[in-house]
Amino acid sequence: MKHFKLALSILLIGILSFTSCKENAKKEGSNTAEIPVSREMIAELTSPPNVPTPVGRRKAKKLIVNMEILEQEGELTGGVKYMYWTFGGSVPGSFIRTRVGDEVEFTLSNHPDNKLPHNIDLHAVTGPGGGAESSFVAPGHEKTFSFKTLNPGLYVYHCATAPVGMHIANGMYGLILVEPEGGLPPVDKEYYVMQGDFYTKGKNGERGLQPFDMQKAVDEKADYVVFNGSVDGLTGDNALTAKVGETVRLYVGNGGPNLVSSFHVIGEIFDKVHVEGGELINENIQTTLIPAGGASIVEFRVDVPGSLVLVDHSIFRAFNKGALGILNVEGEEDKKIYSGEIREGIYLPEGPGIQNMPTTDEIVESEIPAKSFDEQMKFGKQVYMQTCFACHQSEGQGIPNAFPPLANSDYLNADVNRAIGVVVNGLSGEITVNGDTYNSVMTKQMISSDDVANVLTYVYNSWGNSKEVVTKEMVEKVKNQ
Ligand code: HEC
Ligand SMILES: [Cu+2]
Repeated sequence: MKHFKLALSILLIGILSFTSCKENAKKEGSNTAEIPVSREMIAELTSPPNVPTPVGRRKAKKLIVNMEILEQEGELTGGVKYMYWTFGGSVPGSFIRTRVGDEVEFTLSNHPDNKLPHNIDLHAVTGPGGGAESSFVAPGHEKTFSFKTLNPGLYVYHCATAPVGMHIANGMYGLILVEPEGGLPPVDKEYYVMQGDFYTKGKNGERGLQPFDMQKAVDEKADYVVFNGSVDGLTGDNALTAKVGETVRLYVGNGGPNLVSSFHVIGEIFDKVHVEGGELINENIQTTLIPAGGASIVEFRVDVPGSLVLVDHSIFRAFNKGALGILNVEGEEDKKIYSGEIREGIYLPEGPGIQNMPTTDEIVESEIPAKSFDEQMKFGKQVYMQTCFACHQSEGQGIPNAFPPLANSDYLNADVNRAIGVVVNGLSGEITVNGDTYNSVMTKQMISSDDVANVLTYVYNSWGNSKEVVTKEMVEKVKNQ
């Protein structure tokens, strides 16, 4: 009897809370359409990684958004050009920040120099095609339509002109944020990051203007997977920054067209994730899934200095196709949270006779040796793109605090035999390159003497290095020392 009563009361509480939840949701849903708008305001639009000013406590307004479509050439990675189609001149397109109840008057203009008609489908719109039908616009024309933001959340927008996949693959996507009444809680830093996959006629790293490859796109065989439109979209000068102790909020979208992102930040745990960009908040998350055409808001406090690495944890995309970004955190160390390396020892399970870096099978000598300097450069570049690129990056720029630069490297240029030794024997321990210290491990590279000669010749004759020519004989000499 006692048990029965208990069960009954639990059931009752359950029913009560369920109905009240439902009521709330309904109230909100119908109410947002009724929120009155006061006055007009021109929307601030920003290009990535920046976001416009938070809405804070402002009242709902008639918000004027003027978006211009530009078809323009840009760089996917060093020397690889691509004709991007953009909303507002950037990939992803301009960030739009609204609040629930805003009446957005959206004008889409298609620049007269453009070649194609376009339109926009905003996932924040309740209405046919998310605005696509009303916004279809030819070059040299503009279209205006308006919609009310009914549901708070982070939404993707994209072009929906046929062939839709091609317009998205060329960079036509971005994010629109609808903040709840009273705005999102304030944080110290906010950034805009969006993943996209690219399909080029040439393979990854092949230079020149690369046309879009429809067949690869259909087969979902991406040559590049990147954040913010290019391999360097979030590294080097484009890296994000924060100070120890700050709270960071990332608005992360995935334009696709094809691939789902396993979004992860190496060296952080998301304190909060607004799952799929909606109202549900999950806590203490390592990796969050962001579907193509979806978004997520992640928040974390940065506690220790260093470089956090944003990746798609489908990890070959990060290290081989470009889906890698950096958030540089400056400030004081906190040894309680992270000690750094405490000690390093040599681990020799099979006795002190084995002191080399791990090796795999024997090295296969290449069949056709290079016959000229130009051939050395050509073969060397191929080796570079296959073996060195993942760590030292496309332009030899390296990754701060992780992989030293080969571009303009004083370490490299000081001693050619030492550089040959690095490639054939590997390298570990502290080194200084261009004033920065690195203390990491590069394993012995399993490539033939010809390939070592070619790749180093390529490196020495690129990116401002000393133009040394390395021969097979020089490599053999170092090997036999
Ligand atoms: C898996 C990552 C990785 C790969 C692949 C790799 N390196 Fe390195 N490389 C490193 C790291 C890490 C260091 C620094 C090692 C240290 O701190 O002692 C380094 C150092 C070097 C240096 C000396 C420092 C400098 O910047 O001048 C040279 C030269 C170099 N690498 C060349 C190459 C070449 C050429 C290839 C391709 C054949 C290659 N590396 C492939 C990770 C890599
Ligand atoms: Cu388009």
